[in-house]
Amino acid sequence: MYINYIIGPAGSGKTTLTKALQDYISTYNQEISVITINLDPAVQNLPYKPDIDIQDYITVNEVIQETGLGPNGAMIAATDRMVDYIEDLKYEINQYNDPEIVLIDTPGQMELFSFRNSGPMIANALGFGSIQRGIIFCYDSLLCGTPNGMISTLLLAASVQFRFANLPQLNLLTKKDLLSMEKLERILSWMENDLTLMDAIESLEHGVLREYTVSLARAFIEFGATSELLPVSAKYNEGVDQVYGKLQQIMNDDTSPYY
Ligand SMILES: Nc1nc2c(ncn2[C@@H]2O[C@H](COP(=O)(O)OP(=O)(O)OP(=O)(O)O)[C@@H](O)[C@H]2O)c(=O)[nH]1
Ligand SMILES: [Mg+2]
Repeated sequence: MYINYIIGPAGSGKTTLTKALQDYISTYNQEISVITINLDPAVQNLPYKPDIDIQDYITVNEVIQETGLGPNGAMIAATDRMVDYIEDLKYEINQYNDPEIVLIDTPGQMELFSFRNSGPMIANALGFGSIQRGIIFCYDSLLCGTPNGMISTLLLAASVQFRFANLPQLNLLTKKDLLSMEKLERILSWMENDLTLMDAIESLEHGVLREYTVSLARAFIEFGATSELLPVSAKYNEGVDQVYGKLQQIMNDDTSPYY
């Protein structure tokens, strides 16, 4: 079993990707069993029907009604309380007779899921025995068009990697259909070639921000965090096959933290 946590900034395309991947795998690889889990206690409408849904146990609206908290406080409380249902989630996963791939759609407020204790606790508790775990991190095309936006997203991705104790992390550039070919190639080149990223920072950023961005970029390059980005459009099913190919590669060899 390979459990994938799909994580990324709000609106980066996690839910759409969860649906596209499930559709792709179940259509073209029928010998592989795949299930989806929704771990977002606040989502109202999902484009897919999750096989397992945290909202069967807890929703933000219930927490608001029970506690009188506002939406933000209730989201924090609901995310923290998800750990109370770990045994139920495990039990439900077991009902699916050892699925090969489990896709977990995580909440938009990634700082709650990733930076509080609940996300890493759930990831540890669900990954026992020979179960493999990994992260699919969504870099939103709309946020990565400038070197500064790219470095900001890299900071988030690196924090997630740090919090989830170096699980293998597959980095995707989502919503590629929103970029011109020229812009797409430019963004990909920043991650493939350190000098290109540095050149872009030098020419596109200014003043203190430029100095700051250069320092951060250097740290990422040294750390090896500027790994390949796989472009995908979940909306138009472009590149989803390659994402699946990478998942298979990780399943067969999960010794490297970068893909
Ligand atoms: N053009 C385009 N739009 C996309 C793509 N993927 C997602 N979107 C749109 O981006 C918006 C957010 O998509 P979601 O899949 O809900 O993103 P999310 O990361 O799950 O959002 P939260 O859970 O709220 O953080 C929706 O309007 C989607 O239709 C894509 O590949 N291309
Ligand atoms: Mg979502």
